[in-house]
Amino acid sequence: MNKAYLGLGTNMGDRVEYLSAACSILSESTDVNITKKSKIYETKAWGYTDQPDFLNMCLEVETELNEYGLLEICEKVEQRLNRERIIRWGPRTIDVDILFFNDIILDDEKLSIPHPRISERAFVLIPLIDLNTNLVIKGKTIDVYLNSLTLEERGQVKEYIGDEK
Ligand code: X6L
Ligand code: MG
Ligand code: MG
Repeated sequence: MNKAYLGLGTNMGDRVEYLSAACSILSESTDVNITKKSKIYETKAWGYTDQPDFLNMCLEVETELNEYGLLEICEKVEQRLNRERIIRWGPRTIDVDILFFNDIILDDEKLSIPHPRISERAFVLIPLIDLNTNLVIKGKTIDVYLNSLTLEERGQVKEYIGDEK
């Protein structure tokens, strides 16, 4: 059994519904079991900043698939939820990224694991720490990376209290 961590992000339409639909589609997939869900956070857009705020969360999953098989499932979720790629780093209904897969380190055309930009992004680090503070990138645990971000960067990630999940 493999253990992986996924990052979910959305900033279009009914964002809570997109997160919830993504979790349902993943759970319906017989090959993937969600074992933990982080809290949901509302986060300022990074990269291309002139776009609506995101909701971000992370999941811990168990799977018998290898990393490429899990990537196909993540892409299927994005397709089912009508993700369109119009602007690079632009608004999306749902983004599903593989952050960690066991303790593998991999960098090829399809997949980079651990996800290359986790260590600078509060919108990934904060929900990941809900799930497991012991995850390691380049010999340092993720809480070390989080502590090296500025207060301003961390302040752009706020727990999201909606009416329901
Ligand atoms: C310079 C150039 C500095 C590019 C940063 C940062 C690019 C992040 C892309 C960057 C740069 C990204 C999310 C997001 C995106 C998300 C929030 C990306 C890909 N995805 N902002 N921006 N949440 N809050 O899931 O991460 S686009
Ligand atoms: Mg992403
Ligand atoms: Mg992505």
